[in-house]
Amino acid sequence: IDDDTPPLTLPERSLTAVADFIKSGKARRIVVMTGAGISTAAGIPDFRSPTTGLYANLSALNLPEPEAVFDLSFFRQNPQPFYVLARELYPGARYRPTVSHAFLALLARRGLLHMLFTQNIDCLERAAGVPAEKIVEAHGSFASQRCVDCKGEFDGEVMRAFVARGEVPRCGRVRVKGGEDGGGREDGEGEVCGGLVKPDIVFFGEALPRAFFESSGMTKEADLILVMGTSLQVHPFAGLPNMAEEETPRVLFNLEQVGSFGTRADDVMVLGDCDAGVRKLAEELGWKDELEKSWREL
Ligand code: CNA
Repeated sequence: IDDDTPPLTLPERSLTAVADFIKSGKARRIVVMTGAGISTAAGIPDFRSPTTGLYANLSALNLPEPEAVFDLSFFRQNPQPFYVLARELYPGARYRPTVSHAFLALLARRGLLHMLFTQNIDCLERAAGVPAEKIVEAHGSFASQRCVDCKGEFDGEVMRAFVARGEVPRCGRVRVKGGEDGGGREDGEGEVCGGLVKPDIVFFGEALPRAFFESSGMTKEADLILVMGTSLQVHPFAGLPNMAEEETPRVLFNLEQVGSFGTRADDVMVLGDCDAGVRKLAEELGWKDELEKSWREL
């Protein structure tokens, strides 16, 4: 975009203008889209950062290509690499939410968060206190799991123990001989399913959860869009920021320019560490102390 083109909604393309827009009460419905970059400060590597990303470090697992770790047919042949990763990312006491997560919870507490679309599977948004009904986990989560063959659900505590031991869980359901019941029964005679168990996180080629498609229209209702820590390379998620109305300001907090950012009159790019960008915004909003306090207390 030509820098001389005036913005449609903001007086100028700056973080100060974004803060004033929020303070004026005009941004009552903020829609946020996040990715792995908001969790790197927590110690969870992202995928695509050149030297520190997971893909760069997966070579030890002997994968044909890094994406194979989230490929269903590869998983069926060799689930071990996925479980190495699962152990690393599994939600629990290991990782603490970042300042960016705390900021999202603050937006929710102030009644400004219309919806948070996250690609992350680390559940740190919930850990930070963002209410579950304000989160769309677009790529699923580790909250539930099922057998890839019979689709039977698998117990969460048993799953946690398997992941902690670095073992691959298998379905213990008993299929009734000759029965139609693919879901299996655990009381009758028959054979144990034995299928691989996989968390309900979205692998390549799998459909996104229904909630994603049911809620993606909320992007059009937004007064303000915040995109944080994502390379916007994975579709259909990557298309979300483009669904916003043309006059809706879009703010990018990311190390690098991504997607179509910079092509619209009201795009504001805050390039650099997203925690630093968010702290700056909080300062402009007069929320700095509340942000730091709520983050420290997490
Ligand atoms: P990605 O493709 O790895 O991109 C991350 C983006 O964040 C890149 O553009 C980085 O430049 C940027 N970035 C990294 N660190 C920071 C930082 N501190 N401040 C600002 N920007 C930063 O990750 P995406 O989320 O875009 O890719 C989608 C995949 C990654 C999803 O399917 C996720 O499930 C998956 N993933 C999730 C996690 C997690 O749950 N924490 C971790 C790794 C991968």
